[in-house]
Amino acid sequence: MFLLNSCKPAGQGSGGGSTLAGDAAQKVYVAPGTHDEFYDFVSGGFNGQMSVVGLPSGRVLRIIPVFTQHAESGWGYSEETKPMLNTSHGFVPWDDAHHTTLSVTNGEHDGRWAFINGNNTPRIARISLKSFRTEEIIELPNSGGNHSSPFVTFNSEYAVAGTRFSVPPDNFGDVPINTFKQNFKGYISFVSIDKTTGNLALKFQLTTPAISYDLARGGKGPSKDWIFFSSYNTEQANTLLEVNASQKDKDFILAVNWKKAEEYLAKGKGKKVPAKYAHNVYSDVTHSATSTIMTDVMTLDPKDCPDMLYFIPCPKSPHGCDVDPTGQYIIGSGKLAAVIPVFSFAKLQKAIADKKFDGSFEGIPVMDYNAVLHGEVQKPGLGPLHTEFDGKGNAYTSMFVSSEIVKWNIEKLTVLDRVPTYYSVGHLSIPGGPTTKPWGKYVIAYNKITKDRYLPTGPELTQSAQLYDITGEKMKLLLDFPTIGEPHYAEAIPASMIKDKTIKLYKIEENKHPYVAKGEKETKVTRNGKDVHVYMTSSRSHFAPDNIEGVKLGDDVYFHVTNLEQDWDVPHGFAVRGANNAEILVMPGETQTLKWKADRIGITPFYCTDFCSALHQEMQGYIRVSAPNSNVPLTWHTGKTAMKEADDKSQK
Ligand code: RUQ
Ligand code: CUA
Repeated sequence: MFLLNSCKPAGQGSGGGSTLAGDAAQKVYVAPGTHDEFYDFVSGGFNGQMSVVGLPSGRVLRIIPVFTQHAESGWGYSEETKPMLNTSHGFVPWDDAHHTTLSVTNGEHDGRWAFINGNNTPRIARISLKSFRTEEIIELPNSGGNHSSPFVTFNSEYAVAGTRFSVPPDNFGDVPINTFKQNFKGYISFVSIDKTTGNLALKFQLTTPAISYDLARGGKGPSKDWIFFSSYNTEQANTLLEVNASQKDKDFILAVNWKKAEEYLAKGKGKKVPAKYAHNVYSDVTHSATSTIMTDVMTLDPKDCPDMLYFIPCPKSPHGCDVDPTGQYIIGSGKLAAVIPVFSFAKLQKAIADKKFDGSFEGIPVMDYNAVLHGEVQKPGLGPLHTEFDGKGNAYTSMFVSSEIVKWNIEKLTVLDRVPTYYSVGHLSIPGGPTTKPWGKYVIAYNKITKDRYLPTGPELTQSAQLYDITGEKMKLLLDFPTIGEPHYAEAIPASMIKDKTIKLYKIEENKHPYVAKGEKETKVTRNGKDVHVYMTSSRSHFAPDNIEGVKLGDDVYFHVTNLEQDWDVPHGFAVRGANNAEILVMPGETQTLKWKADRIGITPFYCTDFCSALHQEMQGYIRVSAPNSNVPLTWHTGKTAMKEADDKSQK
């Protein structure tokens, strides 16, 4: 077995890769004031977020917080967004997010939503491509390591989620780890996506054998009713997997006929079982999230559902499992394999009809390898991981160990070109690469290691991406750019499909937040026991109210800040000294809440944190905290007109 650590491509020393195309700079130069051609939605890996990068420039445009609290916007800190990070385990403020998936209609990008998986505490998130915000997160029970996720089916009917770590069902109770084979299961979740709203629902789970489901891809065209999952640890080891899960020559690709699964469900073959998981939804109207704990899930046992699942043998510990744009070919990238196998969907159908099986695995038929094989790419390189497509009959596979991208012809299985990556490429992405209609033009390598490529920054170095031109026969390196977090999968889409639909502000008259103040006249301060609610507004350049008195030591003060601006790109921030809840950043027309504990007697300032106008530095105020037994009345004002709770007509 070869070394699993990466090695530099031959001839590549420090500073290697300066073999740039002569016109490289011109090809990636986006002149000041002009826009990039593509949006690239890049997973942040262990930072739990998604970043938006412009291509070809590589400029970072935005970080979209998903599974991790984000100090820049107050995501997961404000009272409104905290429920988005709720799970059956309670509040989980950080996760690991791997695979961006864009919604498709007829297998083509439709520019509506992005999805991404929470790997550690299994979840799927939906992000609106209008607001560039996370709108929904659904947790997945009976799972561990939600890795083969959230890949979508042909019309985004489902986003799937196969468990990477098989576990006993959630309600199984206490069992020894070494009863893996008897008691563990590999659940595969089908999360439905509402065609109009995008809303997610956990429709059903397949209780499949306990192996590790690694990655997945939906079928297309002829294979559109199917979805394919790579797997490893078909040895079913539960310790020292490094060795014990690499014993067999071939693992499996699991082919799932999800239309059949729907038929079985309709026939009543499903079984509802208790399960606890959170379903969190953010509303642009109330500017608030709700979290609901669900209590059961529908399951389908393959034993009751013949002709729904088939295993395709695949050498060796496959990682990526990718379907070409025609939907005819399924490519398994075996991390430890010396070849890249290409399977034919037509052959799979025929072999199923002819019962060309090579035994079975826990009751699921295993196909005869040669009966479903279109062919193997010989000597592609070392450590194939992921494959993308240009729509011209070519595939591009990342080689982690030999640090290169290899271009090959799908029909002929011939290697056409190879270029080094710097270094240890994981994912690849071609704009539209996983769809029926790749946009082509570039392949982007997302690398794990960047030693010597950038200025050193202590023990932790940036991860990075590299942009290659694929318009010609040979791939040409154009640009290196650092990424935010660890880039796993990314998808790029033409900017023209999204940019004119972007939300510029929230209409103040549509704001249904329970603590909104739609104008300065509606601002007030109310007390309910120890809770003080401040209905506050912000506009250039003052808060209303900006003086508050009558708060007492030990009170919980909720600053509900409504940004009254109705102008694009004019957020106001809000920070109050000692808030152990960070700050908030409020978009035009939106209301967000910062909770603050009055923990000492005295005067505390608050201010706007976003430089919003020439008088931004004047955008400030004070809150006075008195002793618990003081009789300072609750009052508030901006300028001269002071208000008292007793005068406030809006209170009963
Ligand atoms: S997977 S490096 Cu990144 Cu989640 Cu293949
Ligand atoms: Cu508002 Cu600065």
